[in-house]
Amino acid sequence: MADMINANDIRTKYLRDGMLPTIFCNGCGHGNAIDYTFWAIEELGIDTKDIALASGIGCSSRIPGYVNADGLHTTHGRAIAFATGTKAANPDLNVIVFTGDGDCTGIGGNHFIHAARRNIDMTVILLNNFIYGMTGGQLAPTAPMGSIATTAPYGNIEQAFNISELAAALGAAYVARWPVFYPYQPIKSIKEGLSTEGFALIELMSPCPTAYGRRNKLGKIDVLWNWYEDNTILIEDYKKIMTYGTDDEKVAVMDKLQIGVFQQESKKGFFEEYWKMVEMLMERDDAKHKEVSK
Ligand SMILES: Cc1ncc(C[n+]2csc(CCOP(=O)(O)OP(=O)(O)O)c2C)c(N)n1
Ligand code: SF4
Repeated sequence: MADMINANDIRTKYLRDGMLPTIFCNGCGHGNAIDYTFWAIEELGIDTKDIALASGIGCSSRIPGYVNADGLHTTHGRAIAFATGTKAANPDLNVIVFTGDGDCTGIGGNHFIHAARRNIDMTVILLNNFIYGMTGGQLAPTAPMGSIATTAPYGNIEQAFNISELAAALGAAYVARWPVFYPYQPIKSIKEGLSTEGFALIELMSPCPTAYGRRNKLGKIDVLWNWYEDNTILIEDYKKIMTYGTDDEKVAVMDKLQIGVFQQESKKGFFEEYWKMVEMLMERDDAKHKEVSK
């Protein structure tokens, strides 16, 4: 029987030793996301030489530095742009973006929207903690209404950005959202994302006890995790209640964040069309060249 790989082997194989310890606070969910990605890569049998990582700026964007694979730690909000260039330069690479909700949907929102719309081939692992963690707790566009942040001391009065629903509406090939306290589903979704042609978004709800939790009476990790449990609902259960439930049941789930797989479509990624066009133009130029040199 082949040797079973365990959690320690996984960490030894994929973590970049010299970069440890990580900057993550106790109870931060970002470490779970690293672990899940390692398991997904291992279970798919992808060689790390065939992986390129990209990230912007933020606690979540530090992740590529901790991984034994080539990576780009770029400028705030621009990870997807760098990832697009990487994929264009080497179509054989599995391009993975690690980004935060601030990085990806605040400053980088337009890159995100258009990459999803164009179905650009990459897997985006977006760590949504409702806050700008690294810079001490400014309000992110994903913060639920009423959230307290340094820039919203009396409570957030804005509607939250629903990232997964937006990506699905834009036609991204694969979209899933899971809280990090479910270990199995995120691994499965990262595997599905990596196996999908086109744009894959895996939104992981990742607790930030330091910058979000403390201000919102969710500083204790068990309280924070219970909040996720109480405020999320599986997409299938939500649909069932909205179709067959009583009015009271509908009201009870209306504001919950749906979790699960929002979209899984088999469709051409941007670069398949792009390379087809490049080939067509090269053949045309070749034919023209032969014509001229006759
Ligand atoms: C152009 C620019 N604007 C602002 C900043 C400051 N900045 C650095 S990280 C960050 C927020 C990161 O938040 P998020 O992406 O949600 O990641 P988290 O730290 O929560 O994981 C900000 C505003 C910057 N580095 N560059
Ligand atoms: S500030 Fe928040 S996001 Fe940053 S490492 Fe600490 S817990 Fe994680």
